[in-house]
Amino acid sequence: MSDCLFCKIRDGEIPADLVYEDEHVLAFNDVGPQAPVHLLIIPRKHISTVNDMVEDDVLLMGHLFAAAKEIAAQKGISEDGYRMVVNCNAGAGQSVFHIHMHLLAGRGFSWPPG
Ligand code: DGP
Repeated sequence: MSDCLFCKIRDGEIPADLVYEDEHVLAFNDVGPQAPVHLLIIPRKHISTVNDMVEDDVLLMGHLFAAAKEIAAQKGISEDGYRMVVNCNAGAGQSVFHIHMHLLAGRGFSWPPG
C-alpha cells in the first residue's frame, strides 16, 4: 500500500474537499489555505517530484495547466488572475512528494515569492 498522502486522497482513503476531477488529474482544497482560493491539482499517477518525470509524463503535466484554466473559469477568477506554484524538493518548499500544482487566488501576490 502506498504511503503517499495524495495517493490516499486520490483513492478516497483520506477525505478531501474535491473541486475537480477527470481521468488524468484531480483537485482539492488545500488544508492550510494561503489565499481565499488555494487548491492543489495533482496527477492521478504518482510522480514524486518534477525531477522524476519521464518523457511520457509531459502531456500529463499539461493536463495540470488545463485543469487550472478550467477551475479558474469555474471559480470566476480567470480575469482577476491566479498564481500557480509547483515546488520541487524540500529546498523549494515541497513537503508532499507527489507532484502537485498550487492554484492560489483572491488576494494580491508579490514578486519575488517568499
Ligand atoms: P508543498 O509544500 O508544495 O509540498 O505543498 C503541500 C501542500 O499540501 C501544503 O500546502 C499543505 C497541503 N496538505 C498537506 N496535507 C494535506 C491534507 O491532508 N489534505 C489537504 N487537502 N492538503 C494537505
